[in-house]
Amino acid sequence: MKWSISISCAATLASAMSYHALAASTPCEGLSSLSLPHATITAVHTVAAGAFTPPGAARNGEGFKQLPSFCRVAATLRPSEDSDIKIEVWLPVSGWNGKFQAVGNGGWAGTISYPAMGRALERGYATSSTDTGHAGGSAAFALGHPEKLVDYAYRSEHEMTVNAKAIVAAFYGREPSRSYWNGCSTGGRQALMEAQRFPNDFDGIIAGAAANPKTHLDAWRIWMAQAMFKDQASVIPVSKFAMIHEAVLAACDAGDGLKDGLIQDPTTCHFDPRAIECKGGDAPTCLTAAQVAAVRVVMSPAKNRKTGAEIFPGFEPGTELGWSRMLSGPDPYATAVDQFKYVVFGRPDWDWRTFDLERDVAAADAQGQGTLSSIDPDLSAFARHGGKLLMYHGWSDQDIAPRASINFYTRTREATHGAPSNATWVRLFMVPGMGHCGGGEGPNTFDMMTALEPWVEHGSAPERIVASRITAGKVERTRPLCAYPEVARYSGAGSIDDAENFACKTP
Ligand SMILES: [Ca+2]
Repeated sequence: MKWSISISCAATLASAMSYHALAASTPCEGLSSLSLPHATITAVHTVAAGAFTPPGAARNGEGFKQLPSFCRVAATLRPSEDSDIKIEVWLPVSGWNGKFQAVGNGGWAGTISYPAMGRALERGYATSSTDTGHAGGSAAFALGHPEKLVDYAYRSEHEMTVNAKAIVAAFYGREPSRSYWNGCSTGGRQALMEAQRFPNDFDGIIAGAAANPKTHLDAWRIWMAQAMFKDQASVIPVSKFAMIHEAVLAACDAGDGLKDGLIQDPTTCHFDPRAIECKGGDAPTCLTAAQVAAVRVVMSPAKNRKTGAEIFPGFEPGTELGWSRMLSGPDPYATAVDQFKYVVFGRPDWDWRTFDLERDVAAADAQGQGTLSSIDPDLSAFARHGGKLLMYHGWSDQDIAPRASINFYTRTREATHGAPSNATWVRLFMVPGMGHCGGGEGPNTFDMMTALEPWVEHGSAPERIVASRITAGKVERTRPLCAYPEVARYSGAGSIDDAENFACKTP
């Protein structure tokens, strides 16, 4: 395999040198002798255009065939004695746009985000990704490994960034002119963590559908599933989700001023599932009383029953078609169960049926709120650095309740004092009808990097971002995404599938 051959080729090169000493660029294979803090370069290789194949027998190279030639660097980082962080850095051999784009992860990570790296590379960025410090997609790595949990929580991303920038500088003979973070889900949580803890790492940060605060997110997921699965009467068959969705649309689609199959602003939709409660016996077209109660839980925030404080917001009306992701049973979402099994209680045999919202959220917060969650909304150091934070979240997110992003955005605007005016450095774009980081029934194709770069590089803040609905390669509908709290409103004339006929307005 080419990748392993390259290691032996690289090993024959001259003795180690420090990147600080480099005044000029270094050939790809020469990077193997770069000396970096906490880091060992394990492989370097020039990949020919279209020749990349990601590791793993089940995968093929589809999706990577269009990549240009690049220098592929792999390194292992050990900032703690128990750390084993894998990173890759990809450097375009020609056509580098002078910038660095780090890409984020999903779930409990444990894999390098090759597809996202490919998208960045294709557009001329030097790019990097980390496996977040362990292999495999569950949280089992955290059992008895507190340092590995810190690596997952934030240290792997920061260490990757420091080392990747050094590798970029060594290869090209100059620092990247700008550095960007681009992530969704866990990548969104990593984005907020970077802005909070390492405000000088990035000039521009994209935080999509942030899995944050992580401890509360996972508690909400189990609380919601518990309400549905702990007794058989509450279980809603997946076959009823579409029926509930149709009832929600019937109640709320036109309420936003335009009947278009989408709920522009679900905060104005007050759907009562009793409207579809069975009059007689259970039937596919209606909900039993116990199922009505379960829908109410799913569409409500998780709150502390003693204090009334919100723990995490609930699913929005319009999300129902995506409920099968987390609510198809018979157990709650494994990602959330892992949090309590491996991180909070350290008991692989932990039974979610014993979950108690108030007690176990307190335990989760004691364990990981300050580590796993980005909870400090004061990002003034990032703002003073000149950083721009572009957040987005699908209103039909079926994985992370979208108001979590609104909550963070609102708290950040309130908490950030002594910094540049909020409007000049942080914006949030809610995406009607979009699911978790994509999918759903709404326009879900957009380009956040193209919105972010003029903001960072020329101070031109994004006011509206055009999103497209593309089916079988054909653009069926375009709509503007608006800077929260603004909402897209139809002008009343022209096609409802053309963004030009919509304006962003304060509700
Ligand atoms: Ca509508």
